[in-house]
Amino acid sequence: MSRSVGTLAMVVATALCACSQKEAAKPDTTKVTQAGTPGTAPVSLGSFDPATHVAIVHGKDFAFDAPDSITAGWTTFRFVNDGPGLHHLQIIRLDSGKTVADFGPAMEAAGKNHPPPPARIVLAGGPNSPNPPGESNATLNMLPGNYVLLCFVDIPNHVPHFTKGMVRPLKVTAASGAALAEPTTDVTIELADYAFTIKGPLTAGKHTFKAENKGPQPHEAELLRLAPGKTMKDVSEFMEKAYAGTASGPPPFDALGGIAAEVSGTSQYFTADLTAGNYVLLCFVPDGKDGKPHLEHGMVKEFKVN
Ligand SMILES: [Cu+2]
Repeated sequence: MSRSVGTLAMVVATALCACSQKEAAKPDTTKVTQAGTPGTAPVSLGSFDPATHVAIVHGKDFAFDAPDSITAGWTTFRFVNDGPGLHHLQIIRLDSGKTVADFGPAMEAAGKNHPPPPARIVLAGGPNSPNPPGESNATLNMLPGNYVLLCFVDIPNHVPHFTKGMVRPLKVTAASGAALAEPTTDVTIELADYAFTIKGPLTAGKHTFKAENKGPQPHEAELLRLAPGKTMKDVSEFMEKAYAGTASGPPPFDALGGIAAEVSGTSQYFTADLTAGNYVLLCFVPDGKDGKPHLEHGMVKEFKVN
């Protein structure tokens, strides 16, 4: 949810170095399995199916289990949070021709005042935070190149999880064969500085949402279903305690996911099953000018499903 890019450079550099060693070693990602929800088949950790273009990524305190490489095209990332904390999957594309040596100083500079990330990286999106243990998803068009998977969630104490190990390289190689079609959607969420505009019927049931950033800044959409009788005020109070490490009892919401930050001019998709209740969309991306999370600039949208 919340964001800081301060020490990203060093962590990413380390992760990328680890990548080249790992590729040489060819780790067996098929043997790591874990029981899914009762009554379902076991879920493989960190897999990619080239036929369906579904990539499964697991997150926990504080690591990702993900495929090392996937092929280009529209790809659905299923993010399974094994907990116990809140996590998400932010996907970042590194510009072609840029090396880690170029990348590091740019991120160091960017970390000083929370300005938008440097042009050498692109916030590409990804599934936002589901309640642990739980799952969220996002479908985005992956271009060939080098990517980094990160968790920017900084609960507790505003220490982003990528500094604790939630950072991992991902390679996207050119696809062969027919490309998958862009998803179809029935509800569009426009993200702008600083508002969410929802277009389409917010009825009970499963929806495919298109999240379209009309910018200019990067934005995300975290979708929460409020617990009965709870309001945005309860969410804010809970978050404050969570940051301080003093939260107790269940959160006043169910986190359903949504989309991690994407740059202006991009779109991605996510699915969510809406049941009757009150919902809120939030953007925690730090502002390019004052560093405050966008929700403090009004990027909060409440809605009701009957
Ligand atoms: Cu995390």
